[in-house]
Amino acid sequence: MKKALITGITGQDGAYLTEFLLKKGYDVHGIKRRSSLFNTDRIDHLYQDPHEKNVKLTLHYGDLTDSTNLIRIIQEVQPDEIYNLGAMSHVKVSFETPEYTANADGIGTLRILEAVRLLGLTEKTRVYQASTSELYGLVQEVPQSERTPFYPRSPYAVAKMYAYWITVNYREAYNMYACNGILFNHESPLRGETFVTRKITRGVAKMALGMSGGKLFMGNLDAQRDWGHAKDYVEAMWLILQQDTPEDYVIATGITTTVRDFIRMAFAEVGAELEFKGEGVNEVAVIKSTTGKYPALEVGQEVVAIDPRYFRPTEVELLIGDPTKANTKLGWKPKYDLPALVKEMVSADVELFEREKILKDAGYKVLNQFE
Ligand code: NDP
Ligand code: GDR
Repeated sequence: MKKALITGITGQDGAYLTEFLLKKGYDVHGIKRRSSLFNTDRIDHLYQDPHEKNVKLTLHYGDLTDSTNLIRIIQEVQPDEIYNLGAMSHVKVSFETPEYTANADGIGTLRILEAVRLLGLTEKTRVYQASTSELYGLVQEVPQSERTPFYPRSPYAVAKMYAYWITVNYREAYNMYACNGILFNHESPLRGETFVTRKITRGVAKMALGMSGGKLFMGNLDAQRDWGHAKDYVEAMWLILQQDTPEDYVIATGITTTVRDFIRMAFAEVGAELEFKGEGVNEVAVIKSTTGKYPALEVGQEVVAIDPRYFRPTEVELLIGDPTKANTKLGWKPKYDLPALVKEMVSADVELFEREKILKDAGYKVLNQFE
């Protein structure tokens, strides 16, 4: 039975990867941060009482900024595979916390690799590094492949660039099985609420149910992203660590879509057709027609406006990945396309807010996580 250690186990990808590895029979260990509130919502359904026999999921307190802690956990677990998914992963927030982001996302990766080396585990332990399409930043060529030059455009991307190269360096210097998965954006109903797709699907659900008289305030609607489903992408992470030789791979769908079109698709799921009017910061979207399924949505209603607060000091305008290497060498192909992803996300959020509405209507106070 193989042992895997996951940093970032409480995040979107950590949750899907844990489920995937448990199904494969792995003994899964995860590092979670101490927080003043419970932060394990995404993996609670997988939790096992540590007092029971044959426990397959074990959580350890830890942090990527604490090397002594990482060394102790890796020594204790002796993992066959480490998936380094832990990171301050929000691009916009990284402009506000650049030093912390460099520490956790950049040096954090070094701490993992160095712990494996110091503990004499270089032959046993394989390391997956969560690299990102943000490395491509300012467009050099499209579609972006393993050979496309990097031009990072945020403190997050610069930190991830260090992590990328230190992973390559440890592979070459110490003959470690250490790989980068250069993953393009991937989403799901478990996506963090402040990333653009989830912000949109939550907003759409709330408006459709009449739980928000407001509208969605958005940033750059022209940005184009290659969006896939997190479920497909965690499978690619695992495949990357099962090969004969350690290599880096782009994981993407090869199709790009604007934020504006994602919004259109999400509203279409609740029967509303949108019309975008105006330009720049004055652009708005109004409802042009509805199927009437959700009476709270009315023709003429303004549902999207721009708030420059959401613009980034430097933006990544266009991402479109070339997954040919992953298709051919790993045999990886995504099962979800964007329409299926949008459908799943919108219906999950409608369900979520329907439950909240029942509580609210019954007089219970519900936490408003929308704003
Ligand atoms: P999330 O933001 O959902 O999860 C990040 C995880 O990292 C959380 O478990 C978080 O813990 C943990 N974490 C944050 N800071 C630290 C720290 N200092 N020490 C230990 N753990 C920490 O991200 P995703 O699941 O979406 O992404 C997983 C990884 O993949 C990240 O590294 C991200 O940068 C990268 N990536 C993501 C892509 C995407 O589209 N989703 C695309 C390409 C790369 P807590 O729950 O306590 O906050
Ligand atoms: P990204 O994801 O920066 O690509 O990083 P995000 O969903 O935050 O933004 C995507 C694009 O949408 C534009 N945008 C907005 N973004 C947010 N969050 N909120 C808004 O209101 C809004 N309006 C427009 C952004 O400007 C951007 O162009 C994600 C993260 O998961 C990273 O960790 C990961 O490495 C990359 O994907 C690949």
